[in-house]
Amino acid sequence: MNETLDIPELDLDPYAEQHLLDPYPMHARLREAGPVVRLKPYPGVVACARHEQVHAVFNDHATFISGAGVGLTNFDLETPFRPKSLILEADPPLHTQTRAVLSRILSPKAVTAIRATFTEVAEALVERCVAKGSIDGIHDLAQVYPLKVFPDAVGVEEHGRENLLIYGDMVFNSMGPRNALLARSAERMVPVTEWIMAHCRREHLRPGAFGDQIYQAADAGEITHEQAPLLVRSFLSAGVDTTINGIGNALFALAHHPGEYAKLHADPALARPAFEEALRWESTAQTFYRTAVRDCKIAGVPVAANIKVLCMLAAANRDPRKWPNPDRYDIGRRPSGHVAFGAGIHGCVGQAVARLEGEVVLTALAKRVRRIEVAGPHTRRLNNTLRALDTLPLRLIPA
Ligand code: OVV
Repeated sequence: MNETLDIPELDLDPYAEQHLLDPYPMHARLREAGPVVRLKPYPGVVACARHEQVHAVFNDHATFISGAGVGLTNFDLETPFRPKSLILEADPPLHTQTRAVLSRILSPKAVTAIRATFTEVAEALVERCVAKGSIDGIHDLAQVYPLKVFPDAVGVEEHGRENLLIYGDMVFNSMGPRNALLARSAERMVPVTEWIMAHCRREHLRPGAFGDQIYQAADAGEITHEQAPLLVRSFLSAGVDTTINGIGNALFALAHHPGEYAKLHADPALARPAFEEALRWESTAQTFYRTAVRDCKIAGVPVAANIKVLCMLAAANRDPRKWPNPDRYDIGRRPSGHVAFGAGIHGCVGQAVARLEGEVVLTALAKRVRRIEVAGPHTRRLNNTLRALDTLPLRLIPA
């Protein structure tokens, strides 16, 4: 019996440099090949690139589990590079418990409480960028902002924060194959692991901040004290490199679409939809996997137990079956239903904080900057999971 023979197979490696540099032609090929596609280099994988199937897989967490890892590696067969995340790489009932704690710490009420500070920092940073005139959109803005506000909110000291960049790069590379990108990340990680572990401990976290609130939940018996540092680790893993590139990609989108930026400048209240559309158009987390726990079907296509299901969020977010004119960056569209934050029970628990960061940075720009010009060629930082820029030369023309 070999039912997988029914599934179209493409001889394509999504992690090849060509596809990481420009994934969109590959996305189109995968979407058009069928609702479920096999990849010749990865026999244990099926890929879904259409919105309907990505959404369906994410919404059936009982069949498509996270506990065997949400990258290419099956944790039931290979040891993960770090102890498994208690939320990302967990299923109910464990996931239900840990999610409740993180969800409360990152609740709308908590986001309201940090809003004023996040806004002030964004305004001051944009002011400095405007004074410079010519900036690197990544190193002067997109990277500086989350690296200041988010560790502040978690309660991590200033010294050594650049370690979070190395760690984020490693975590997201680890979800792909063991290629040169992962090897390079792992090398850079050697002197960093200890710093990360230490900064997950209570004595290194500012009392009252998000990190400390995890320990308060342990004090209250909602989780154990052994679980607490690993949950703080989730903040440090998921909270920095993601928002950096979300903001970086939004700057890229706006710099390359002066008409859209003009609309934003004319009405800074469009900052939130402009950021949301950037998430759809250029999704920060390009892919996450699930693992089929049993023989099942996706779109009527048989998928065997233990198969890894590659969910291509970025491809789903440009699926012409879902979006009119999907390749157009249009801040006037309603991009709700995009899967840049995932969907279902594992949908990004920090998305309100991510949206706040994007909104206040774009609002500050919209008010202070009349035009954003591309001042030179950008460069990419290739990562197995993230859509990331390394440099983005920009000229800011003040209002
Ligand atoms: C969503 C996400 C990305 C990376 C790491 C984690 C979560 C984690 O929980 O460690």
